Amino acid sequence: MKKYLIIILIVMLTITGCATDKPLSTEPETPKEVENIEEPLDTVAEEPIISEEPTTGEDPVMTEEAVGTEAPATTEVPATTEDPATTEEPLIIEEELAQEETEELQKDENNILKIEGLVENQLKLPLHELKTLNDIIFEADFYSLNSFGTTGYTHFKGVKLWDLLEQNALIKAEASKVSIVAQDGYSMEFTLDQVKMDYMDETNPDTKYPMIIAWEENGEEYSTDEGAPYKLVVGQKEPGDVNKPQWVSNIDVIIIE
Ligand SMILES: Nc1nc2c(c(=O)[nH]1)N[C@H]1C(S)=C(S)[C@@H](COP(=O)(O)O)O[C@H]1N2
Ligand SMILES: [Mo]
Repeated sequence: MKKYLIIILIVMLTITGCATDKPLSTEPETPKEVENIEEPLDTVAEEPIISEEPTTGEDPVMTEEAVGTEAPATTEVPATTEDPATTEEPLIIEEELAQEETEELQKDENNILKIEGLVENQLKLPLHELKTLNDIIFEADFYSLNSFGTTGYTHFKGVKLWDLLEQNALIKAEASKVSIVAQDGYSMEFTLDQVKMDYMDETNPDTKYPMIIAWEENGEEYSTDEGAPYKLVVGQKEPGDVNKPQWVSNIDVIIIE
């Protein structure tokens, strides 16, 4: 029995001895773990560098033909990784050129004031032609009152809308309303009487203002970069009339119905 007790004691001592060693062994273990973390980090960091070098290095050298011959020669995996990298750049340049062209076309298109619907002359007037209509050009400081009581004066230059419809578009007798539609979808609808009438300024009651299509605000022409360079400007019907929301920026088309 004593022998067994001694054996048990020895076994227990060696176990506890090992157990006390364990905390010691954890100290070197933690640095190992850190090393283990660093290793995959190193490989992760290296991989993109390796893959970037060949694609960026190849791009200027590679022609479209080279891509065509290389792609089938390599295995499927490099082919799929190389193809987008090498074919994308020429495509991007083409897309950018196409983008610039469409932007230029858009700017030219923006320049054209369109009048459609119940008129004898459907008009597509470029800005430079509109500017030649001296008889109907009007400019003044327009007073504005906004929904929250904000007021201000803005100098606008443009053409009188009613005169443009009557003299240039030759509005038809059966026409009854005019819609001013902006490129962002904002629109205002007026009866013919509302287009014809004179408006006022509550702070300057003696002056009369026609409804105008302006291309110039505070001495500066609108840029075609920011859309169609036309704004419908209208004064007040009576004192307190909230007129600013009726101003339609970036007019796309004027529709007569
Ligand atoms: N195309 C377009 N015109 C618009 C609007 C709009 O959202 N889109 N908002 C209107 C409103 S509610 C107001 S108050 C005035 C604001 O003019 P501002 O942008 O010159 O301040 O524009 C008006 N014209
Ligand atoms: Mo507004």
